[in-house]
Amino acid sequence: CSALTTKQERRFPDDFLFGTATAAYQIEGGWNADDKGESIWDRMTHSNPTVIKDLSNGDITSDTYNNYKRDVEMMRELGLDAYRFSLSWSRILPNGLANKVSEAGVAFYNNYIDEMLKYGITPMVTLYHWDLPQKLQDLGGFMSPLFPEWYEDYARIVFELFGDRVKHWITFNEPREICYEGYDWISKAPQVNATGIGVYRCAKNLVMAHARAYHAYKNDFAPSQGGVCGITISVNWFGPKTDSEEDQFAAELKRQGEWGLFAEPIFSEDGGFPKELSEKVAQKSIEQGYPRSRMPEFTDDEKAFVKGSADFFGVNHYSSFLISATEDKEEYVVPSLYDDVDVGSYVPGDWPTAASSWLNKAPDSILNALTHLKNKYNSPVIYITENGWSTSPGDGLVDDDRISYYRASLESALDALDAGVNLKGYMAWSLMDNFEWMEGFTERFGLYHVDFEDPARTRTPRKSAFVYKQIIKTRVIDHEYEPSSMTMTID
Ligand code: PNW
Repeated sequence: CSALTTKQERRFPDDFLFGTATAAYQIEGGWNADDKGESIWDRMTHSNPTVIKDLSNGDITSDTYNNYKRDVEMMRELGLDAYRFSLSWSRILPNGLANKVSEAGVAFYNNYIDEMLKYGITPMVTLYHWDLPQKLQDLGGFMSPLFPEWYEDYARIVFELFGDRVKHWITFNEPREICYEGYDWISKAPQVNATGIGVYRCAKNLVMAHARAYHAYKNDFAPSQGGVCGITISVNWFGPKTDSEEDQFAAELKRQGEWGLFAEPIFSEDGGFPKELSEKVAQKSIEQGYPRSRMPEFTDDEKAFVKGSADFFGVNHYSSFLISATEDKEEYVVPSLYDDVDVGSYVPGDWPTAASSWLNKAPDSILNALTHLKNKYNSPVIYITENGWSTSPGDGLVDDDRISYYRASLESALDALDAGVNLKGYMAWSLMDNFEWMEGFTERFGLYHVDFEDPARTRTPRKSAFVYKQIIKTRVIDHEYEPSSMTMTID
């Protein structure tokens, strides 16, 4: 009898949310449409264009501001359950502060959301995906002790405006990229370069701002609107290079520095910053001659306020790295997060690499990351809010490497479901090609190709779009599936 039974097909649950993700500055364009205010990305790319690899910017990019109906048509072609996108703060509040709301900005998002809802697509909205109003940066941005207040004001306006229709809220996208890359270093706007200081100051203000928005939502909006509010953190997998105790501890320190800084205050039992890393930073700070730790602390009241302030854990997952206490290390000359963590990072040569240097295809990548979160943080509800693969601009529409990455990721997500992870959805990055930050248009993540030479910004499905569509429709990963043509329809 067993010879006759085929291996049971593993299915995604019917209520599992399949979607794609994008971000405002990367797709919208319309950088100064109507009364939109300037953001830190507008300022940086205009005043210092050479920081972007191909000297480009997001002024027009995929021009979703004028193409949103086509975007929703693509969502329907793919058969998406959900769509994750972000709001541009300075499109809604041109000054950043809550004294003036832009009617045109609000109308744009109302149209976009209503168009999705018309076709049964669930909007999942990120309040902040890196495009801070420049006026707030002029006042210190995430370094200012006033930041949590500005952010709560903005969040309340957004919940009030869109919360009747939006039931999935994400406060911040990727605190590490905001705080480390933008404030400690120069690899994202606003390039503050306050190395060894900026990341920790920003982390505390960001986490406090998140908690204020969460409590505002739970107290004053959720009772009538009935939605959920979480945060998205980039959780790549960092495992030990060997089984040695030293490497295991090194991997733990690395996880604390990469995402524990932001996850621990919100999701852990104890609250506050991760213990081993805080101790290390405190000790190093004194050795370096600082009068106190470069990492601030949370008071007991602050800890209690932040702890548990998320209905779900949004995970952006792309890659894995093997961490060593002694090998593969770099020299650091100034205090920095990397110097504080002080471990080596290694990627085996047989893990395929994408067009982005940091993006690799590793075995069990999602399974490892999600089971770790499950065990560490008492089985939170998890959404994978980004996962995807980059190719080069000339690579065309047949993207077999991307397909192989998506299939492997989704197999790993099924393994995580089998392991009891409370995983509720998966958003592919990205619906379409877009402005890839410092890399400009030199790296492409889209299921749809966008022609950036064409004023109409024509979108064309890649082969991966057909494969993803088939997975969403059947809830099964068929590794043999080949699209019969490259003509897309709405089913
Ligand atoms: C994400 N890493 O950033 C962002 O949320 C997107 O806006 C971006 O376009 C996308 O990934 C692709 O880059 C990441 O080092 C930046 O693993 C760095 C990493 C992961 C995600």
